[in-house]
Amino acid sequence: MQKKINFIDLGKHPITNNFLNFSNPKNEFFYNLKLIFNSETKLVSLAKFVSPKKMFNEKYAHRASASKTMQVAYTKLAKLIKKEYKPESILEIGSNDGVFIKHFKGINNLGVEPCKNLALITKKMGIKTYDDFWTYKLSKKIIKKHKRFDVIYSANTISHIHNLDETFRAINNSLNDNGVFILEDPSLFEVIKNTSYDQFYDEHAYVFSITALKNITEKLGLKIFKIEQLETHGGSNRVYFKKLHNNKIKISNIVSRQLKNEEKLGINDLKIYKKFAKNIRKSKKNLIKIFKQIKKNNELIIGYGATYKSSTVLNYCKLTSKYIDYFLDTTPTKVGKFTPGTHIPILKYNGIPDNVNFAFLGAWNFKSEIFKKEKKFIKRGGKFITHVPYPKLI
Ligand code: DWN
Repeated sequence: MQKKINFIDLGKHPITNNFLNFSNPKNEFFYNLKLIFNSETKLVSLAKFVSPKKMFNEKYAHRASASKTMQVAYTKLAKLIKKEYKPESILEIGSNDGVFIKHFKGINNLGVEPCKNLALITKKMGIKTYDDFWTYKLSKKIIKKHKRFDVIYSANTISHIHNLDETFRAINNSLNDNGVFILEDPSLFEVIKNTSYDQFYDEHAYVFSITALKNITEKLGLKIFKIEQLETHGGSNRVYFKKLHNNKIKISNIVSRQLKNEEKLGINDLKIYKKFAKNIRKSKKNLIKIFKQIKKNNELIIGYGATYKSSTVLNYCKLTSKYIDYFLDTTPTKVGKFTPGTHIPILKYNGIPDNVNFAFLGAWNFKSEIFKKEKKFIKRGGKFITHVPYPKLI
């Protein structure tokens, strides 16, 4: 019997994309962020979803091409896909600002992107883009016009879509018989190991394990045949699927190995989620301690990268402008605004100012890229504050 078990309540949270024009907004929307474990499918999700139209609209701020790390990763992947699968057609679900799909000009390439401001960017690049939510109805409309696809790719998007049954059915329906569907999303295994609970927020309705993905997709006619474990976004899985009834599928050993690793960690069992909850509470206590200690000495603390993720940490730990003086970010659509819920000003990144000795790593997932860039800050004794894998100064 399907049983959904609540294992932690992270309190009230705002829409992470709601970067504010004022530090004292009226009627800011908050919802209750609770996490649940489904004992049948082993899926971990938010207990209650936020309306997609509230999150994904023409004001969407995140640009997938904002980090060098991701630009390089997508260029490399596009090359690999061309070499391995030689696709004549490719569809990307959640094409954002085109950082991936732009590599497939010259073949039948198509984007689906519900945020109209982002869809406009790819349309201007000459890429046919449907500015709509991915549904079965849309998939039918697309295949009628463009036929089925050799490759369907979706990074950091499927975990954002609430109705997974419909999503995977629509994908299966849009794939050629020998086609490949590639999904990339943060890994639950890594999230539990690193107590990176900030991977849960309004947009991230799910954080997937391979176990849950297998349980859900096989019923819908898709079979996992390969997995790549990536460092991107703090530890992600790139999961390759083919149609279940495709008798040419060769399944890589890594699939059963990863399923075993997840079983060993206890991903099938409520016990691990109770431990995860305990670690989250401990992380909060210790992170606040670090902030309080630094602020005792009247030091400035800035935030580095006003990520959507960091919204979970800031709101859960109540790290307002009392603790973080301002954020620095390279994304023009965030600059001049205030962080949702905690109302911390976001300033344009122009290097870390000399009077700053402490920077909270909102973009901890790009630690290597940031440390390379901030050699001067590190050399003069500047310290980064992080909560992953546990609260500490680096
Ligand atoms: O899934 C999602 C991921 C992929 O992107 C979405 N739901 C929303 C968004 O989440 P995020 O904001 O947590 O993603 P990032 O990519 O970790 O955001 C990085 C932020 O940090 C950007 O605003 C850019 C900024 N940044 C910076 O200011 N200096 C990043 C780097 C590397 C830098 O050097």
